Amino acid sequence: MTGITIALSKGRIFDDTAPLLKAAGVIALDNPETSRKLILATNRADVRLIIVRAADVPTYVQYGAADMGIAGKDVLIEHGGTGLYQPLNLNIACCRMMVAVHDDFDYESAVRQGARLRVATKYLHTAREHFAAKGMHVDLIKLYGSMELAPLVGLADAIVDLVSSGDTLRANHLKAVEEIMSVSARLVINQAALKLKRHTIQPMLEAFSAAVKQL
Ligand code: PRT
Ligand code: MG
Repeated sequence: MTGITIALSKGRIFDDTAPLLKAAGVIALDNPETSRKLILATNRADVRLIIVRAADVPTYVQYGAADMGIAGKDVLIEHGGTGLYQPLNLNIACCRMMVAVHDDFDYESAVRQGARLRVATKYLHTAREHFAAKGMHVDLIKLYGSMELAPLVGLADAIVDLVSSGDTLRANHLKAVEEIMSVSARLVINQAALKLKRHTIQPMLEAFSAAVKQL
Protein backbone atom coordinates (compact mmCIF):
# COMPACT_ATOMS: atom_id res chain seq x y z
CA MET A 1 0.00 0.00 0.00
CA THR A 2 1.61 3.24 -1.10
CA GLY A 3 -1.18 5.49 0.15
CA ILE A 4 -1.45 6.62 3.74
CA THR A 5 -4.00 5.95 6.47
CA ILE A 6 -4.74 8.62 9.09
CA ALA A 7 -6.40 7.66 12.41
CA LEU A 8 -8.80 10.19 13.91
CA SER A 9 -11.51 10.20 16.56
CA LYS A 10 -14.96 11.69 16.10
CA GLY A 11 -16.10 14.74 18.02
CA ARG A 12 -13.84 17.62 18.90
CA ILE A 13 -10.66 16.09 17.42
CA PHE A 14 -12.33 15.58 14.03
CA ASP A 15 -13.99 19.03 14.11
CA ASP A 16 -10.70 20.78 14.84
CA THR A 17 -8.72 18.60 12.42
CA ALA A 18 -10.92 19.07 9.34
CA PRO A 19 -9.53 22.59 8.63
CA LEU A 20 -5.95 21.30 9.00
CA LEU A 21 -6.64 18.41 6.64
CA LYS A 22 -8.18 20.82 4.20
CA ALA A 23 -5.05 22.96 4.30
CA ALA A 24 -3.12 19.82 3.40
CA GLY A 25 -5.50 19.25 0.48
CA VAL A 26 -7.46 16.40 2.12
CA ILE A 27 -11.26 16.42 2.35
CA ALA A 28 -13.26 13.48 3.74
CA LEU A 29 -15.99 12.26 1.39
CA ASP A 30 -18.27 11.32 4.32
CA ASN A 31 -19.01 13.05 7.61
CA PRO A 32 -17.98 10.69 10.46
CA GLU A 33 -20.70 12.13 12.73
CA THR A 34 -23.46 10.93 10.43
CA SER A 35 -21.84 8.08 8.53
CA ARG A 36 -21.44 4.65 10.08
CA LYS A 37 -18.38 3.96 7.98
CA LEU A 38 -15.16 3.39 9.91
CA ILE A 39 -12.96 3.86 6.85
CA LEU A 40 -13.53 7.15 5.07
CA ALA A 41 -12.30 7.84 1.57
CA THR A 42 -11.03 11.33 0.82
CA ASN A 43 -10.76 13.46 -2.31
CA ARG A 44 -7.24 12.07 -2.63
CA ALA A 45 -6.88 8.50 -3.85
CA ASP A 46 -3.70 8.09 -1.75
CA VAL A 47 -5.20 9.21 1.59
CA ARG A 48 -7.87 7.50 3.70
CA LEU A 49 -9.12 8.18 7.22
CA ILE A 50 -10.03 5.63 9.87
CA ILE A 51 -12.33 6.56 12.74
CA VAL A 52 -11.38 5.08 16.13
CA ARG A 53 -11.90 5.84 19.83
CA ALA A 54 -9.70 8.74 20.97
CA ALA A 55 -7.70 6.50 23.32
CA ASP A 56 -7.08 3.94 20.56
CA VAL A 57 -5.39 6.32 18.09
CA PRO A 58 -1.82 5.74 19.43
CA THR A 59 -2.31 1.97 19.28
CA TYR A 60 -3.31 1.97 15.60
CA VAL A 61 -0.31 4.16 14.75
CA GLN A 62 2.12 2.22 16.96
CA TYR A 63 1.35 -1.03 15.13
CA GLY A 64 1.33 0.62 11.70
CA ALA A 65 -2.37 -0.05 11.02
CA ALA A 66 -2.46 3.72 10.55
CA ASP A 67 0.56 5.66 9.28
CA MET A 68 -0.33 8.76 11.21
CA GLY A 69 -2.94 9.99 13.66
CA ILE A 70 -4.08 12.83 15.87
CA ALA A 71 -4.33 12.34 19.62
CA GLY A 72 -4.51 14.46 22.77
CA LYS A 73 -1.43 14.76 24.98
CA ASP A 74 -3.57 13.17 27.74
CA VAL A 75 -4.03 10.06 25.62
CA LEU A 76 -0.38 9.95 24.50
CA ILE A 77 0.90 10.07 28.07
CA GLU A 78 -1.36 7.20 29.13
CA HIS A 79 -0.30 5.18 26.06
CA GLY A 80 3.40 5.79 26.67
CA GLY A 81 4.33 6.79 23.11
CA THR A 82 6.21 3.62 22.11
CA GLY A 83 6.95 3.54 18.35
CA LEU A 84 5.45 6.98 17.81
CA TYR A 85 7.16 10.02 16.34
CA GLN A 86 5.48 13.18 17.69
CA PRO A 87 6.70 16.02 15.47
CA LEU A 88 3.95 18.60 15.85
CA ASN A 89 1.75 20.21 18.47
CA LEU A 90 -1.42 21.07 16.53
CA ASN A 91 -2.74 23.44 19.21
CA ILE A 92 -6.28 22.13 18.79
CA ALA A 93 -8.71 20.49 21.24
CA CYS A 94 -7.01 22.50 23.98
CA CYS A 95 -7.87 21.99 27.64
CA ARG A 96 -6.20 21.51 31.03
CA MET A 97 -5.67 18.42 33.15
CA MET A 98 -6.86 19.36 36.63
CA VAL A 99 -7.41 18.00 40.11
CA ALA A 100 -10.95 18.84 41.23
CA VAL A 101 -12.91 18.34 44.43
CA HIS A 102 -16.37 19.11 45.82
CA ASP A 103 -16.98 22.81 46.56
CA ASP A 104 -17.13 22.01 50.29
CA PHE A 105 -13.93 20.01 50.42
CA ASP A 106 -10.85 21.73 51.88
CA TYR A 107 -8.19 20.22 49.64
CA GLU A 108 -5.33 22.42 50.89
CA SER A 109 -5.77 21.36 54.49
CA ALA A 110 -6.21 17.69 53.53
CA VAL A 111 -2.88 17.91 51.69
CA ARG A 112 -1.22 19.73 54.59
CA GLN A 113 -2.42 17.10 57.05
CA GLY A 114 -1.10 14.32 54.83
CA ALA A 115 -4.54 12.75 54.45
CA ARG A 116 -4.65 9.69 52.19
CA LEU A 117 -7.08 10.75 49.46
CA ARG A 118 -9.14 8.61 47.14
CA VAL A 119 -8.82 9.91 43.58
CA ALA A 120 -11.01 8.75 40.71
CA THR A 121 -9.70 9.10 37.17
CA LYS A 122 -9.38 7.70 33.68
CA TYR A 123 -5.77 8.97 33.66
CA LEU A 124 -4.01 6.60 36.07
CA HIS A 125 -0.48 7.22 34.81
CA THR A 126 -0.79 11.01 34.86
CA ALA A 127 -2.44 10.99 38.30
CA ARG A 128 0.12 8.59 39.78
CA GLU A 129 3.04 10.76 38.58
CA HIS A 130 1.42 13.98 39.76
CA PHE A 131 0.72 12.86 43.33
CA ALA A 132 4.04 11.00 43.63
CA ALA A 133 5.86 14.21 42.64
CA LYS A 134 3.97 16.01 45.44
CA GLY A 135 4.88 13.24 47.87
CA MET A 136 1.19 12.49 48.45
CA HIS A 137 -0.18 9.02 49.08
CA VAL A 138 -3.40 8.46 47.17
CA ASP A 139 -5.61 5.52 46.33
CA LEU A 140 -6.43 5.69 42.64
CA ILE A 141 -9.77 4.42 41.38
CA LYS A 142 -9.98 3.74 37.65
CA LEU A 143 -13.07 5.07 35.86
CA TYR A 144 -13.85 5.19 32.15
CA GLY A 145 -15.83 8.44 32.09
CA SER A 146 -18.10 10.85 34.00
CA MET A 147 -15.44 11.30 36.67
CA GLU A 148 -17.33 14.37 37.94
CA LEU A 149 -19.88 12.07 39.54
CA ALA A 150 -17.42 10.30 41.84
CA PRO A 151 -17.06 12.98 44.56
CA LEU A 152 -20.83 13.58 44.56
CA VAL A 153 -21.70 10.04 45.57
CA GLY A 154 -18.78 9.33 47.90
CA LEU A 155 -16.72 7.21 45.54
CA ALA A 156 -13.73 9.56 45.76
CA ASP A 157 -12.44 12.72 47.48
CA ALA A 158 -10.99 14.12 44.28
CA ILE A 159 -10.85 13.54 40.55
CA VAL A 160 -8.25 14.07 37.87
CA ASP A 161 -9.95 15.12 34.63
CA LEU A 162 -9.81 17.47 31.67
CA VAL A 163 -11.42 20.88 31.98
CA SER A 164 -12.06 23.31 29.16
CA SER A 165 -14.86 25.81 29.88
CA GLY A 166 -15.30 24.69 33.50
CA ASP A 167 -19.07 24.33 32.93
CA THR A 168 -19.14 20.63 33.85
CA LEU A 169 -17.35 21.25 37.16
CA ARG A 170 -19.67 24.18 38.01
CA ALA A 171 -22.82 22.24 37.11
CA ASN A 172 -21.77 19.51 39.55
CA HIS A 173 -20.64 21.69 42.49
CA LEU A 174 -16.99 20.91 41.95
CA LYS A 175 -13.95 23.20 41.90
CA ALA A 176 -10.54 22.82 40.29
CA VAL A 177 -7.78 22.95 42.90
CA GLU A 178 -4.62 22.13 40.95
CA GLU A 179 -3.49 22.23 37.34
CA ILE A 180 -1.43 19.23 36.30
CA MET A 181 -0.68 20.28 32.72
CA SER A 182 -2.10 21.96 29.67
CA VAL A 183 -3.28 19.58 26.97
CA SER A 184 -3.62 19.86 23.21
CA ALA A 185 -3.72 17.44 20.30
CA ARG A 186 -0.51 16.21 18.64
CA LEU A 187 0.28 14.73 15.29
CA VAL A 188 1.73 11.23 15.69
CA ILE A 189 3.48 9.26 12.98
CA ASN A 190 4.53 5.62 12.83
CA GLN A 191 8.35 5.64 12.80
CA ALA A 192 8.69 3.02 10.05
CA ALA A 193 6.02 4.69 7.89
CA LEU A 194 7.86 8.00 8.14
CA LYS A 195 10.87 6.38 6.45
CA LEU A 196 9.01 4.19 3.93
CA LYS A 197 6.34 6.73 2.89
CA ARG A 198 8.29 9.93 3.37
CA HIS A 199 7.30 11.20 -0.11
CA THR A 200 3.62 11.31 0.97
CA ILE A 201 4.01 12.01 4.69
CA GLN A 202 6.60 14.81 4.58
CA PRO A 203 4.46 17.20 2.43
CA MET A 204 1.47 16.54 4.70
CA LEU A 205 3.58 17.28 7.76
CA GLU A 206 4.72 20.55 6.19
CA ALA A 207 1.16 21.54 5.21
CA PHE A 208 -0.08 20.81 8.74
CA SER A 209 2.72 22.76 10.26
CA ALA A 210 2.05 25.78 8.02
CA ALA A 211 -1.70 25.59 8.76
CA VAL A 212 -1.09 25.47 12.52
CA LYS A 213 0.98 28.67 12.35
CA GLN A 214 -1.92 30.44 10.62
CA LEU A 215 -4.58 29.39 13.15
O1 PRT B 1 -15.88 10.27 24.05
P1 PRT B 1 -15.09 8.98 24.11
O2 PRT B 1 -15.39 8.18 25.33
O3 PRT B 1 -15.08 8.21 22.83
O4 PRT B 1 -13.56 9.35 24.28
P2 PRT B 1 -12.97 10.70 24.81
O5 PRT B 1 -13.87 11.37 25.78
O6 PRT B 1 -11.56 10.44 25.25
O7 PRT B 1 -12.91 11.51 23.44
P3 PRT B 1 -13.33 13.00 23.14
O8 PRT B 1 -13.58 13.05 21.68
O9 PRT B 1 -14.37 13.47 24.09
O10 PRT B 1 -11.99 13.78 23.49
C1 PRT B 1 -10.89 13.65 22.64
C2 PRT B 1 -9.77 14.57 23.14
O11 PRT B 1 -10.22 15.92 23.20
C3 PRT B 1 -9.25 14.28 24.53
O12 PRT B 1 -8.33 13.20 24.53
C4 PRT B 1 -8.60 15.61 24.90
O13 PRT B 1 -7.26 15.65 24.44
C5 PRT B 1 -9.41 16.64 24.11
N1 PRT B 1 -10.30 17.48 24.95
C6 PRT B 1 -10.31 18.83 24.92
C7 PRT B 1 -11.24 17.08 25.84
C8 PRT B 1 -11.80 18.25 26.39
N2 PRT B 1 -11.22 19.31 25.79
C9 PRT B 1 -12.86 18.14 27.38
N3 PRT B 1 -13.34 19.15 27.87
N4 PRT B 1 -11.67 15.86 26.22
C10 PRT B 1 -12.65 15.77 27.13
N5 PRT B 1 -13.26 16.86 27.74
C11 PRT B 1 -14.34 16.57 28.72
C12 PRT B 1 -13.82 16.44 30.13
O14 PRT B 1 -13.39 15.11 30.37
C13 PRT B 1 -15.04 16.81 30.99
O15 PRT B 1 -15.91 15.72 31.17
O16 PRT B 1 -15.30 17.62 28.76
C14 PRT B 1 -15.74 17.84 30.10
C15 PRT B 1 -15.33 19.18 30.60
O17 PRT B 1 -15.61 20.19 29.67
P4 PRT B 1 -16.04 21.66 30.20
O18 PRT B 1 -16.07 22.49 28.95
O19 PRT B 1 -17.37 21.53 30.84
O20 PRT B 1 -14.96 22.13 31.15
MG1 MG C 1 -15.85 12.17 25.36
